Amino acid sequence: MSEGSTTTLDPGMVRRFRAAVGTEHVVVDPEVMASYGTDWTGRFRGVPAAVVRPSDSAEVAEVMALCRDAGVAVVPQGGNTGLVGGGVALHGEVVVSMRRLSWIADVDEQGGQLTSGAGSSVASIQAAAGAVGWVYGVDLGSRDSATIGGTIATNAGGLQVLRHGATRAQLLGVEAVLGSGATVSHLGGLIKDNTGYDLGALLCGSEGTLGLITAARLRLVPPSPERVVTLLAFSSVHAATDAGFLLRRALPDLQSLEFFLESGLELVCRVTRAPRPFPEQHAAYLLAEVAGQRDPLPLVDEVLDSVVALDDVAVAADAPRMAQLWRYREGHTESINTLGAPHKLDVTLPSTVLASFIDRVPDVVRDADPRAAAWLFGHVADGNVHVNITGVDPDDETVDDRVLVFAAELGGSISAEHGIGTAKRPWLHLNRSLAEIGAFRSIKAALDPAGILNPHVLLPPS
Ligand code: FAD
Ligand code: 2HG
Ligand code: ZN
Repeated sequence: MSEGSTTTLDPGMVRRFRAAVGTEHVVVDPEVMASYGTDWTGRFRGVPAAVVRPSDSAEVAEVMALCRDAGVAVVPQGGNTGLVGGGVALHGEVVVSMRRLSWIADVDEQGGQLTSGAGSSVASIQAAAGAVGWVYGVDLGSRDSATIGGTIATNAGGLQVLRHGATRAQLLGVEAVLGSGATVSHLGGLIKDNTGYDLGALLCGSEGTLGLITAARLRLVPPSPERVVTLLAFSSVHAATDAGFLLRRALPDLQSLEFFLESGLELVCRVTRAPRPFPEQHAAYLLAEVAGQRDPLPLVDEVLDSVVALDDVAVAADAPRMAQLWRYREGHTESINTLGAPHKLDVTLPSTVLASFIDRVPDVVRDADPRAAAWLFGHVADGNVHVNITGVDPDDETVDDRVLVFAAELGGSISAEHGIGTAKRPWLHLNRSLAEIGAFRSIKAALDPAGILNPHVLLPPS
């Protein structure tokens, strides 16, 4: 989906940006801006009016004040790994890249907390937590590029939501420059703090529409050093999801429970040249990671004995083999991208209809467009299915409509963890009432009165 509109910034504005952040951190060269104008999938492309790269929250506030006074629209950008077209300038906006705010400070080794600038990568926070004997509870395939600010803005989920919750559950406080230009900062890290509205929780999941997040106080969790990863094969989706429900109840130390199908496995093996995990083909696969203080293997073995419908199993207890099993699941996103820019429809379903949704969605897709192929995988413990569609034009939303309506009819959400972005805002009404959308608009008007922060994201046009 590319938008033709480009905006030429008033030279005075470029001068003021340069005075605020330094000449070399205001980019107007189209070639250099290209990577800031295209999303990770290649489906969403635009040309920013400029890319501005502040280094700290004072510079962010200065840039925001300039944009507010001039009525210039802003797209905040972190690692640009978002999958719903929310972080690229599709309408000639100014991209404010937050990547230079990549500091880590005030590490509380005793209490298990740290403060991070918005631009730190998730991997760098994981490493900083590990260095003092703690763990950051969010992990996702884009860990090396996705930023703390971007993961807060999208309330990113990932591979351990089952154990630690999504990003919002890790937040003890946030600092942000609101659309109004005001800076709000609440980084004290108190575990209990009922002193009014939780602005951090509100900014989390706001997708850059209310404020530019500049820093966050994050809670850390204790490590679970003893790990086992298993890949389980089933002859049907129902058998796999039933086994998943059993594993959740029987394994208190389960920290990831993921699924994929034979077609996805075959693609990943072809693209990544990984050997097939089992001699036979199977309809559905579960990948389970169990981690605790003691070796989980005896309990895992015992529980797997009670999974009657299990067709085959691979168990890994050493790091290289665990990484190999994870690759079958994590390799999906990049492998699907080799087929052309996919439409990504990240939905959640109630547990009661999860298996039938997965079984029926390929027909829904084919009925909508016979050229389309559906690739299904995701975080089964969260009811989260990543429906990826290939073979359709970037702008053709027929399949998107059918799948999102189908998910909503079954009581599901049209966005589990990636957000609404620009990709799904026509369908927000499927999950949110007019009254809720009205409340969203009031909040937006209060925090971003000029309406300049990500004006084409999340909220449908009024
Ligand atoms: P960007 O893509 O730069 O921006 C995302 C949104 O946040 C945009 O709307 C942008 O305007 C806004 N934003 C960014 N920074 C700020 C800021 N500082 N202040 C205010 N607004 C801001 N997502 C999951 O939830 N779970 C997964 O398991 C997962 N796995 C992934 C695997 C791969 C291989 C890839 C490519 C993506 C994956 N994602 C996943 C999606 C993506 O990584 C997340 O949405 C992530 O949170 C985006 O972070 P980012 O820094 O790249 O943000
Ligand atoms: C994952 O779980 C990510 O791997 C990406 O959320 C999902 O590529 C996708 O659709
Ligand atoms: Zn995911």
